[in-house]
Amino acid sequence: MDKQRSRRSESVATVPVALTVAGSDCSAGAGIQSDLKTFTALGVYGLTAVTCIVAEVPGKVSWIEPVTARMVREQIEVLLKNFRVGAIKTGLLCSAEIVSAVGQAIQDSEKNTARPIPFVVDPVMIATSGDNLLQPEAVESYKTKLFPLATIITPNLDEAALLLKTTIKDRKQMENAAKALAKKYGVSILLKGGHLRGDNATDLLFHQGELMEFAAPFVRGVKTHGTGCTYSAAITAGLASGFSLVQAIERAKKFVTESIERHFHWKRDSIEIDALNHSM
Ligand code: PXL
Repeated sequence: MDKQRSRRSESVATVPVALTVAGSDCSAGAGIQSDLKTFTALGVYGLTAVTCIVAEVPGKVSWIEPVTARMVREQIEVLLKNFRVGAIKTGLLCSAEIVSAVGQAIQDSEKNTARPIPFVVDPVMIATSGDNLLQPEAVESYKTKLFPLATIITPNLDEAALLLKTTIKDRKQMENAAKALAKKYGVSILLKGGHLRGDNATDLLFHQGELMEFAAPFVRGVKTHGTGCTYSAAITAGLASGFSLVQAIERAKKFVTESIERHFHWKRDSIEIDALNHSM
């Protein structure tokens, strides 16, 4: 084999692989579409297990249809059997049945691997538009079937408030919520504070008994559909690439902030649409 070909096959063989288990957003700003764009931008080969199909545009969900739980499990199993997956994330899982199927597939895969695969759970429940994305009875399944398997859970303020049945309105309540969730589920928690609307978008990580802060200037005037998906996908890409959790979050925070700053914008008659720009 000549030198160039052998170098090429080497780089192909060693590219890190990450899997997203998530819904399809036909407008491509969130869900598996945002995850794949993020993986690609960060040099990771992305795999997908589709959980549901969402007909929507930013700000308006019009229809959601789940894939069968059996089909979700089959996609995950066939991928984990054949690829060396460096990290997994979940996005919208739609129903209690799918949450359980994902938990079962991850648990089964752990029987065949020396160490658990880093597992990022983004507990997607409500869209920024306020539309319910997750069936309410699925919240309990998350708590019992998925959170115990996670490396890190990345709720926003609304999701954390729902999980703890409380309200989170300031920095002190954020700290308490991050600690309470970490203690309750025995995992690291990244609580995303973007919705507090200060000058900075500040997130709190509670990890191995310590609290850390990740802040970036709040980018105003951009409708940020898909920010949460992009952030958790970027963390997953980092873990798949061998970064520590803290390094992966630092890089992901920078990536998501820059994707918002360089956003796309379209205007047609009275319809204006923004989209994150994932290209570096
Ligand atoms: O941003 C949350 C989200 C996640 N996944 C899918 C979505 C949405 C928001 O609408 O459609 C598939």
